[in-house]
Amino acid sequence: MKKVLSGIQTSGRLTLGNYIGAIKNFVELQETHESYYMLADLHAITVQQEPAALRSYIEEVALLYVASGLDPDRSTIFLQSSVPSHAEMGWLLTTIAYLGELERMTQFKDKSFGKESVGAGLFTYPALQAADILLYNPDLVPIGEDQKQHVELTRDIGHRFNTRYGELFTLPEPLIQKTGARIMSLDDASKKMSKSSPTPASYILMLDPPEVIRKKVSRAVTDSGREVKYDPATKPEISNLMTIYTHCSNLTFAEIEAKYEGQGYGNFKKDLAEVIVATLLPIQQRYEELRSSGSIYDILRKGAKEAEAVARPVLLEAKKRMGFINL
Ligand code: AQP
Repeated sequence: MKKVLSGIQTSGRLTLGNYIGAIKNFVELQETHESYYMLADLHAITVQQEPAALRSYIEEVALLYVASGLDPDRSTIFLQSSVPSHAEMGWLLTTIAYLGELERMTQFKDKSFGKESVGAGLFTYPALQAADILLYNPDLVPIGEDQKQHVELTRDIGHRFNTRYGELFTLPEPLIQKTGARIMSLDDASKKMSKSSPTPASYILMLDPPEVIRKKVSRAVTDSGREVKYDPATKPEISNLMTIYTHCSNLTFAEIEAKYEGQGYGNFKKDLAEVIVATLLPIQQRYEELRSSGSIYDILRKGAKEAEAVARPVLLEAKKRMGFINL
C-alpha cells in the first residue's frame, strides 16, 4: 500500500478552499493508501497567534477532519506538537537547508511582504515541513498548488541528506488535483481564498451557516458579461465559482455551462449557494455531534501514539547517521 501524508496549519478557521483543495482528497485517499494527516500547529505559530484562538482553531480543525470523513481507524490523525520527533528532526533539517533555498519560497515572500518585523520561524518553517514529511517516508503528499514549491524543497533536502549520510528518505511526489488546487477569493479572483484573510467576504468558512453562505455567494464578484462559461483567462471570477460548483455537485464544466445557457449569472449563483450548503451542512451536523461527544481528544491521543511510533525510529536513524550518540 502506498503511503500519503499531508496536513493543514491551524492558523485560522477552515475555508471551502481548504476543503476542496485538501480535506476532500484526504478522505478519498485514505481508502487506498496508508494515510497520515497532521494538524500543523507548530506551523501556525510562524505568525503570531493569540493562545485562546490557537486552541480553538486546533480543536476546530481536528473536529472538521473527522466530520468531513477522515476515519481514525483508517488514518493516523495527529497534532504536530504532540509528536516531539517533528521539532527535533526539523532542527536537523534546518541545518541542511540552504539560506538561498528558503529565500526563494514564494509563500515566505507573500506572508512577509510589507511587514515591519517577521518571525524567524516563518522563514525556516519549510525545513520543519520537510521533517514533517520525511519522517514518514510517504510516496505522495496531497496538496494545493501553493504548497508545490515546499514539497520540491522537501525532496531537495531529503536528497541532500541521502547523499551525505546514505539513503534513508523516500523522496515524495506532490499530488495536485487538476481543478480545485487553487480556489480563489470571492472578492478577487487574483488572490487565493485564504483562512487568514482579514476580509470575511473573500472566503466561505466550512462552518458558515447557510444564510451566510447564500449572502457571500450572492455578493461574490463576477466578470462583466452574462455568460456562464469556464475560461480562467478571460472570465477568472466566474471560472472560480464554476470550479467550486463542480466540486460541490459533480457536474462537469460543460454540464454547468449547458444548464445556465442564456440565463445570466443570477440563477447560477443561487444554485451555487445551494450546492455549497448541501455539501457543508452534513459536515456541520457531524461536527456538532462530535464536539458534544468530547471524543476528539481520544482520537488525537491515539493518533499521536501511532505517529510517534513511525517517526521516532526514523529520527533516531537520522541522528545516528549524522554522528549523534543515541543513549
Ligand atoms: N484556496 C485554496 N484552494 C485550494 N487549496 C487550498 N489550500 C489552502 N487554501 C487553498 C490547501 O489546503 C492545505 C492546507 O493549507 P495550509 O493551511 O497548511 O496552508 P495555506 O496553503 O497557507 O492555507 P491558507 O488557508 O491560505 O492558510 P493561511 O491563511 O494560514 O496561510 C494545503 O494543501 C493548501 O494547498
